[in-house]
Amino acid sequence: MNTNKTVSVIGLGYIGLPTATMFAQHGVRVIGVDVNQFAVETINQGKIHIVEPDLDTAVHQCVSQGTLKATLTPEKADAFLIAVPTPFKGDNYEPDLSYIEAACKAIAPVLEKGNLVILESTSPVGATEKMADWLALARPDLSFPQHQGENSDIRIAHCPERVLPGQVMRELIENDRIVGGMTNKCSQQAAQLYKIFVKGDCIITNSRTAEMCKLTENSFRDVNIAFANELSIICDKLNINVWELISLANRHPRVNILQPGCGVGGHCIAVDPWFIVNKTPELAKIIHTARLVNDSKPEWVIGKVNDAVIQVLQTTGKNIQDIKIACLGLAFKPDIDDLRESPALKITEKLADKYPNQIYAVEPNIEQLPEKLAAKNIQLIPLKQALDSVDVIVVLVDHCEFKQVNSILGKAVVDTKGIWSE
Ligand code: SAJ
Repeated sequence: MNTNKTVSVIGLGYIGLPTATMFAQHGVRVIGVDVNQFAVETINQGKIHIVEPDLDTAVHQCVSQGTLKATLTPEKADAFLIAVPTPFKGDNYEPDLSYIEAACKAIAPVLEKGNLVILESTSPVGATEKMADWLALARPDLSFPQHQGENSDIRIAHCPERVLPGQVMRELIENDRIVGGMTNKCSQQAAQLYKIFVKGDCIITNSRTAEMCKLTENSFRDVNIAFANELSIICDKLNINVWELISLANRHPRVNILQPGCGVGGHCIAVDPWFIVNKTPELAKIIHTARLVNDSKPEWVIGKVNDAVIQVLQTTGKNIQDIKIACLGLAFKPDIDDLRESPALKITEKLADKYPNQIYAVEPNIEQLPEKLAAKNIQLIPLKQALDSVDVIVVLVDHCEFKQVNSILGKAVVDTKGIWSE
């Protein structure tokens, strides 16, 4: 029998809100907590403040039925899930755990014997142990050693989220979960909680392995993409079509190379490997190099745009300031509207610094340019206008609209996604 009648989710963002909604859809009473008043008010109106397919109807249904509510202040619950950001501290790559610490302080006054506290945020190794200490320190009713071991009065586990933005509602149900308890009892209780809606396996380990597992998954992808990006630069030099090359190599039953692009963006793959590098700098050599390779790809792309501009100058006799450049795609990956940590956005901004008033952006998934791009006189234009009127086309993201284009004759093209390659 499941004892989790009430679940509280701390942090109602891209992971917390869908997870809260999942529990609410499966008969659990859910209290969502967030420091953002706008988010709380929006959710309580049955609406959402983020973009994720199928989430809006699910939230609307749960709020209307009274199974999900949002609040600024934590309340008592049987289980608490912490899904807050873990960004970097300042400009170095040290993880900032202050949001986790703040969440611990916020829930400590309402914690009761038998409660379960799960950290879902992607975290460096050791963060769950730190969380246990922060919870203990913040609980006035508890002397320090009582929070540890099988006799602890609350259970603590790390269960990292691993869903793909854009497919969260499906992956939350289908994906296997790694459940890393501080003790075996903690793991068992946490696995039982997820089994309320997870159809995948809930696999039990310890908290440090669970932390490292999440970082390993994203580092694996980062290293693989870095390999593809390095290949793309080598192939460009050797006059080989890298997309054909990768598709041929992937015909081997034990080869699976990912795709090159204009760089790696988002808040996960470009961030999480640094948590390993920061912890063991002298040991994490491949992981570190992959980060540097992927982070340097935008500069290489800008170099290719400069080459294309020179080519247009030579073939048309135009003045450099008359050359128009269209950047296709600003999002951090295809068919989403999320521009955060996007290499495409950074490339577009840098090109606008070098070619003022000459940069046009095409991004079918947004209606308005972010303030800082508009301030650089970049114009958001429809795809057709770009194809008709500019001299250089730079494909930065493989949005489905761009893949449907069948004629780019007469344009200089820098295609970082190989969508128009033969
Ligand atoms: N990218 C490439 N080439 C590829 C695939 C991706 O250049 O072949 C680029 C994308 O364009 C994007 C970046 O990598 O800029 C990251 O995109 P992604 O689709 O690989 O991953 P995210 O960041 O949206 O989500 C990842 C997922 N992790 C893995 O697939 C191992 C997701 O399951 C995690 O839950 C998520 O990180 C997270 O929250 O950590």
